[in-house]
Amino acid sequence: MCATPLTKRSKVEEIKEASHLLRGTILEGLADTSTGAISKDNAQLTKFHGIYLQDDRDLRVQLRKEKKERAFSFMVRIRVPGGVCTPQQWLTVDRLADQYGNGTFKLTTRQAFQLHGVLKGVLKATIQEINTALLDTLAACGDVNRNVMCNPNPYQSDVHQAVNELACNISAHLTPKTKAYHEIWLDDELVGGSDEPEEEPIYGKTYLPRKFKTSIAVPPSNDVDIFAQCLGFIAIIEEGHIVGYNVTVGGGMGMAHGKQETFPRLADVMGFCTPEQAVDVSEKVVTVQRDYGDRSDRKHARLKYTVEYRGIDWFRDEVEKRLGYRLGMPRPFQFLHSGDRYGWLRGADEKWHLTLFIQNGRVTDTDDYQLKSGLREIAKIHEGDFRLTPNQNLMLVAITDEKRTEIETLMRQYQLDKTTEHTGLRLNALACVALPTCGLALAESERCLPGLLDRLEPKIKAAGLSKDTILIRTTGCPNGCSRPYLAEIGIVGKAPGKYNLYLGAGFSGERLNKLYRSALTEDEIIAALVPIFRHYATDRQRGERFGDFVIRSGYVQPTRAGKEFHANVSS
Ligand code: SRM
Ligand code: SF4
Repeated sequence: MCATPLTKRSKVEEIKEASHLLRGTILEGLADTSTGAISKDNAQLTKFHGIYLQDDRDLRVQLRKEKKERAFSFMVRIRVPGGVCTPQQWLTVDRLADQYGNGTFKLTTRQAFQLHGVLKGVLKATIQEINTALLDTLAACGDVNRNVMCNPNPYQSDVHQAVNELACNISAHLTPKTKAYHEIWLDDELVGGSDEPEEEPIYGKTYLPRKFKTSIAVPPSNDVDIFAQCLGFIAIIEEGHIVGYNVTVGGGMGMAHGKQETFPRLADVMGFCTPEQAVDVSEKVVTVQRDYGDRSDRKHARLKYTVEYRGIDWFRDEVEKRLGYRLGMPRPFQFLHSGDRYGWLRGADEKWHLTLFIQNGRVTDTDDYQLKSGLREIAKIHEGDFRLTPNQNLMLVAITDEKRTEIETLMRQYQLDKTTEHTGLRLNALACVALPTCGLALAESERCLPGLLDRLEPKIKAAGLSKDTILIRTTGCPNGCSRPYLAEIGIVGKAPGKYNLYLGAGFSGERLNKLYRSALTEDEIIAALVPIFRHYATDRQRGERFGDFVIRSGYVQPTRAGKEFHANVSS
C-alpha cells in the first residue's frame, strides 16, 4: 500500500506499526509512578489520543541543577468539530482547567480547546470527564485527520447548519476506528488480543505519513485560512443554499529555518463536488496521501509535498480513479477577508450573535481582567451555542433580546468587551502557545505578543491607523501554528529573543508573505515596522491593504507560490 520502500521508513512509522492500533504500552506507562513522564515511543502514540507529553521549560535549568526530573505534565487537546459546543461543555472545560490543569485553557487556531499542565496521575480522570461531557480528544493530534474546522458564521443559519453538519460528518468518517482509546482511557472491555476483528479501514495500521487537516470555508469569509489546509471545501452558495464545494488540496504552513526544501504552501483548487460527494472526496484524498505521502522523512511527509512534487493533475486523477467519477470544474468564488468580525449582529433567525475578542485565545483570570470567571457566569445563563472561531476568539450564538440584556450586564460587570478599546492591529493578532509548554519553541510567542502590541499601539495610533485591520501573527518557531505566513506581518521565532519578520501576505489569505528582516530583537522589530506604518498611513492608495502596500512600495517581493517563499528575500 505504501509507496515508500519499507527499509527507508522513519522511526515513527515503526512505532505506529508495532503499536497494535495505537495501544503500545500506554497503559503500563500510565501505571508507572516512578516518573511523571511516559516513554518516547508511547509519547508518539498518545498524540493520536489527543495527549502530548510536555515539561515546564521555565523550570528546566533549575531542575537540572538540582538533578531532579523535569516538571513533566500533559497537554490535552479536545476536539470540537466546527468549534460548536454547548454552555455545559464550556463549563466542564472551565472546571477541568482548574481541577486538573494549570487553571487556564486555550482556544486554538483550529477551533479546539487545550488544557495544559495535566499531571500523569489525573490524566485518565481528565479524559473520562471530557468524554462524559460528550467531547473527546481522539485524533486531536497524531498522523490522522485532525479537528475539522468550518466557518462558525451564525448569521446565515441554514448555511451554517449545512457546513457544520459536513464538518461533523467528515470528522466522524475519518475518526480512527481503533478501540484503543476506549480501552485505555474509558476502561472499555479490552479487545486487544481477543478474536474480535479490529481494523482501520481507511488508514491501515500505519495511519497517515503525517498530520492531516481539513476545513470548510464560506465565502466571502476565509476565516479558516482554507489555503493553509491539506484539504478544503469552499462552499458555493446560490440563492441562499449550498449547491456544492470547490475542493482544495495541498496547503500547509510548517517549515524549518535554513531548510529551503521545506516551505509553506497554499492549496490548489482541485475541482468541484456536490454536498453529497464531499465525505467520499475527503476519504479518497486521505487514502491517496496514505499511499503516496513520504514515510521516510517527517519533514517532508505532509500532503502539500505530495501535491507539489507529483502535481495537481496527477493528484486529481488519482482521487478521481478512487472516486469512480470526475470532479466538476471549480466554480467562481471570492474571499474578502480572513480573521474574525467582532460585536453584536442579528442573524437570519432573528437571534443575536456576539463575537468576543479573546487575546491569544487564552481563557484566564488576571488581577485586572476576570475573563474566565465572566465567561463562566455567561455560560451559566446562555441558552445558545458557544462557538470557537478559527482565530482563537469566541462566539456566543442564538441570543434572544431578553438574554442579550442579561449577557450585556455580565459583560459590563466583568469588563469583557474590549473590542472598542483595542486597535485593529490587536484585534487581528494571533499567537501560538510557545513557551513554557511547547517543546519545539525557539522563542516566546503568546507571552510576548501582548507586550509587543502595547508598544506598537501608540505608534499605530500616532500614524492614524487605530481602526485599520492589519493581520499580525507571532510564533515561537517556524512550524507556523498561528499561520504566520498568511499574516500581513508575520513574526517567527528563530532563537531566544530573536525573530524573523515576514511581510506582505494577502488580506484574504490568498498570498503568502516573504522574509523582510532576519533575527530581530523586539526593539528592532518595532524600529523596522514603525516607519512602514507611517509610510502606509501617508502613501497608501484608497482601500489598499497593508500586505499589498508593502509589495507595491518594494519592501518585499510577492510570493506567488510556496516554492518561491525563500526566493528574492530582501535581507
Ligand atoms: Fe501546531 C506542533 C500548538 C495549530 C503546525 N503545535 C504543535 C505542538 C503540538 C508542539 C509539538 O509538536 O510538540 C504545539 C503544542 C504547544 C502547546 O504547548 O500547546 C502546537 N498548533 C498548536 C496550537 C495550540 C496553536 C495555538 O496556539 O492555537 C494549534 C492547535 C490546533 C488544533 O486545535 O488542532 C496549532 N499547528 C497549527 C496550525 C494552524 C492550523 O492548523 O490551521 C499549523 C499550521 C498548518 C499546518 O499544519 O501546516 C500548525 N504544529 C504545526 C507543526 C508543523 C507541521 C509541519 O508541516 O511541519 C508542528 C510540528 C510538527 O508537526 O512536527 C506543530
Ligand atoms: Fe510550538 Fe512552534 Fe507551534 Fe508555536 S509554532 S506552538 S512554538 S510548534
